[in-house]
Amino acid sequence: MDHPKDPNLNEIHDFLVSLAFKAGDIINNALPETNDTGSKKNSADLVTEYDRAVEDMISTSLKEKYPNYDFHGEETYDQNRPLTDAPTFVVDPIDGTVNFVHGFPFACVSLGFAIGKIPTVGVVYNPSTKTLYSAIKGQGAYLNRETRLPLKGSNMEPLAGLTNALIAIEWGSDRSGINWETKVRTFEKLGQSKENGGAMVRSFRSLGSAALNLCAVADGTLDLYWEGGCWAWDVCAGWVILAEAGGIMVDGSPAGWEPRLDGRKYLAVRGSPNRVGQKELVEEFWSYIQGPLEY
Ligand code: LIP
Repeated sequence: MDHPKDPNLNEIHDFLVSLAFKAGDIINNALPETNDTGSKKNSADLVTEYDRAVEDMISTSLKEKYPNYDFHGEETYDQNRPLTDAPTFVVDPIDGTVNFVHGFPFACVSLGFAIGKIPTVGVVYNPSTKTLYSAIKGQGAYLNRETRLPLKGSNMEPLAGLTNALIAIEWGSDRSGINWETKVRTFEKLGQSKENGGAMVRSFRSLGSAALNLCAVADGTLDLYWEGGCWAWDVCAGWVILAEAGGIMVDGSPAGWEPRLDGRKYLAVRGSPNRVGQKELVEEFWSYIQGPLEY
């Protein structure tokens, strides 16, 4: 049995991949309904019987194989038991639940493993497109276990500022208050023309899943992803994949060069040859944020 102080990361990776495929079968055979879906906080914050069934299958399997490690999952989260430094599986059974109930093919299972709150193993699987992203800290990131990320490899173009950037953002499920104001004003400023004081970014995309947004930044098809409001289980797996593909994660608020896994606000930037332009792009992005994000 794995000792808590000496995890076998390759074995954990392979086991998580096998669980991701099992979860994918449940997701692909599901018949979710767009109406009548259980909502947590409001009509944009959904949970289905399938989210619970997938998490149940994953947590049961992990507890059986790795009884020494903690489990931190979206559907069984207890605010009295926050994430700790112990080796922990950090799991979102269905990330992109709104997509899932609408049949929009960008929902995934997100399986992370963190040690000392540092994302260490990550597996993200989108069963609609049969796309698997995975990484182990120090061992690179892969698409479908064979194509090394980023996709363009050494031919990847250097980052060249916000005007050339394709950026992932999400509306989230909180639709009022300070964070909502900050997000909406920032989206406006980023998109606005230069003559009107904006950054005139190339465009925005919302995949509807934090994990898949991070994987798209990791593979280099998106340049940045800015998020406020999601949780450790939304980002843990994608974070490892991003970092192993040469990307960086910083805080979603200015000056936070050392973001916390459970900090709930994040800015991800793709890799760039010799890291050219990465830090500059972070600073440029932060300079357009129009207020605080409070979590
Ligand atoms: C969702 C995220 C999405 C974020 C939402 C929500 P869920 O996760 O991945 O990107 O904006 O607030 O947290 O609820 O589908 O697992």
